[in-house]
Amino acid sequence: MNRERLLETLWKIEVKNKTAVELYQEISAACMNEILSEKQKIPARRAYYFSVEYLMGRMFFNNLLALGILDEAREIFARKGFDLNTFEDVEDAALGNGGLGRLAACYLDSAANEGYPLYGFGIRYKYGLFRQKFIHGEQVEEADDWLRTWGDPWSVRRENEKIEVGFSDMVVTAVPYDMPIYGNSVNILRLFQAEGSPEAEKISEYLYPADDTEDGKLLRIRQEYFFSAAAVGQLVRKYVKNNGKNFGHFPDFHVFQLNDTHAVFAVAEFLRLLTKEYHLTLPRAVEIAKKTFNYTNHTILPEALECWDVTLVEKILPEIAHILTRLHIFAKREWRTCGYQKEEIAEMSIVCGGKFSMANVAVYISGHVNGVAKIHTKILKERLFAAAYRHAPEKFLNVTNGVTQRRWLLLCNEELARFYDRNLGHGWRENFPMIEKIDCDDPEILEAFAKIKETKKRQLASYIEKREGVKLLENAIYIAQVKRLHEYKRQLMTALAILRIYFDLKAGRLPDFTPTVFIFGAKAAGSYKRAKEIILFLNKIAELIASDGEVNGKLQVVFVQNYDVSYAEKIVAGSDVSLQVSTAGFEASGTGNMKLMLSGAVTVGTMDGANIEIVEAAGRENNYIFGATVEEIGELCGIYDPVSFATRNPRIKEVTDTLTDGTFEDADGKLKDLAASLFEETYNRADHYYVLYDLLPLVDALLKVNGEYQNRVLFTRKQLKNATHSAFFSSDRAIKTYAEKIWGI
Ligand code: 26Q
Repeated sequence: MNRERLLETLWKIEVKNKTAVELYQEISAACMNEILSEKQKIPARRAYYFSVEYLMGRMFFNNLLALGILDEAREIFARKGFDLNTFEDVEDAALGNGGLGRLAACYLDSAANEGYPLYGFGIRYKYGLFRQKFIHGEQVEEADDWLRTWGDPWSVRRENEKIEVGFSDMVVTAVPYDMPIYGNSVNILRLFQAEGSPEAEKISEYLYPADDTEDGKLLRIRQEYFFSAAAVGQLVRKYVKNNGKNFGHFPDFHVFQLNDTHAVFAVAEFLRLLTKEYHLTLPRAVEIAKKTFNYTNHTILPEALECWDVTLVEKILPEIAHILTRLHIFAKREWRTCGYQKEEIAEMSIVCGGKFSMANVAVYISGHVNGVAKIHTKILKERLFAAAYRHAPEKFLNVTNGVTQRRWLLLCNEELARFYDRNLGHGWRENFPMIEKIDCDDPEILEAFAKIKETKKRQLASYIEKREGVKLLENAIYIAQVKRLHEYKRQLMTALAILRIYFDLKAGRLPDFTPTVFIFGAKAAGSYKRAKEIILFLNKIAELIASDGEVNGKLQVVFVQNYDVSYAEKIVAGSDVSLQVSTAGFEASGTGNMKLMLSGAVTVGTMDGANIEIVEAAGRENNYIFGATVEEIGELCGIYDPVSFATRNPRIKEVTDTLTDGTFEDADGKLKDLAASLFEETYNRADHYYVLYDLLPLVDALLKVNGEYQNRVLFTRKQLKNATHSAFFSSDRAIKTYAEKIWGI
């Protein structure tokens, strides 16, 4: 990359009479020119990441940072009278819905930065994750037409690298769009767009189309097969062109990482190609696949473990159904020969109850299977994949997630980055663990850090005021719970805890209460009714408190609309406290917890996912751990009765009563349904996620924070301890682990 030449090009860009969109296109194009002119090193072996989601967020600032020209570019255009921050209006590339998609984006960033050849494959959805608005407190979804206004100057359409993907009823053209990922190596995220007919185009129209109907399920299967087959097809073809049909060396050049089960059809397509088109035997093809594929599991929720009806797959992909059925028989024979028990074979079976278990395909074929935090990997070994683990323990490993400090510190908290520069020099930027050298007991350092937090909080407050029209309380504690809306993440528990504090404040039981703002951000999946009810409940609580003159100077709730990567960048930098309160055993890892930690938020959390490792790194005494552990939850199973539990605890009953006693208007019974989820058996047992069980311990933890916050030195020290002990949670560390332990690149 020729930096001088690029800066010169930027200097020459005329600003006058141009719209922001034109300038955005022009500046981006100039950078892309430089990026694409970079000579590609041709590595012997590459890793390929298969993911149905990539939550890239805004590319502009990130790419300029990676090119090392962000500050100069700001300066150049400022002199020309144009503020680059105008591009904060550019839509996020939101081709994902949560942790798994953002993790993929962080890993691409880190791999490029560390110089690892990691290439991503996915789908170029026409519409990203919906835009969220609240109307009368309820979530309303709007299509995210992300390409409409600003276009996509960071991708290149590769017309001559199209590939056809065949279904029994249609042939679809997969057109690659390549997004270069710039760093010490220039890697590529290749997203396929489906073309050829209106029916074909539907395949890459929406992310996670509703799959509650047969047509919906078929569309999901088509999506998964579409991008998996396009990717595998291209790689296999290219291999044959360069190396001939001796597939024995395929794994020398390729290693595949399946980001959860959404691309497991890649396994079937690989076996189909090798056996049908290149006439290898199935055993030989399986042998090669076993050296090529790896699988990361991201969730143990039964409803999220993909199983597809054999008949549905047969309908549109008969050869794929056939090969998976053959694989099922083949694997079973192998297990029997090796002396597996009958029950074990049933547990690991590829076909079960007329469905293909995509996770079982992945575990069988993968050389490595990993979980995303220590406790999660333990659960995979002991519960989800116990039989497979017993027979092949060497296959399983943990790679605790990480986040890129370039976006989640350098970009979103420049002030903190400069603070590290001042105290450590610039070395930490290349050697992140150096930040641990900061002296957390030095009063001047503490003071400087506290000032930065204040600045970031003010910036956050003014951003929220602009976006939501809500003025945040000043001199308050900012507590953030930002993540997908899900029952296991227990936003409902936080809602009830806030009501508890509200009642206690009103009753004068909390005389020394420090003003507190609860900031929520979350989207509920379109078809997830109960999640939407929780959003409504929180918005009603926000309204109740805001209109109550007795408490509205002390307590505030704001649920921001359309929480996305760019919103997250503001919230993680400007929060004091990170709420991570999932039911122990359910949150595989969490990565928002890490982002908030990087900016020095203390965690109020359960011993779940990566929270455990966070407090291990930053000190339990510097965080606020509460609630039932995995073991305790296990012991409660079958004994816990939320009805009698609440009856015995008036402090619980008083707040759950608000769901049904008319405190809030509820003509359509939405809040009543939330009460039902706690006290009655619905699609889960009553209070399946132990919301009431952990409620009062959460309130206690929040009140402990509230008290300790007043000791500014003590609390700031806790925050700084968290910030400076966050380096382990860098995705640079995580990607190195993948590269060394799994990929061998
Ligand atoms: C499965 C079947 C049918 C329909 C949808 C799905 C489905 C879709 C998306 C299942 C799972 C997902 C996404 C999961 C996800 O984002 N998991 C999160 O991954 C993060 C990165 O590892 C972890 O930090 C989070 O703990 C985990 O929840």
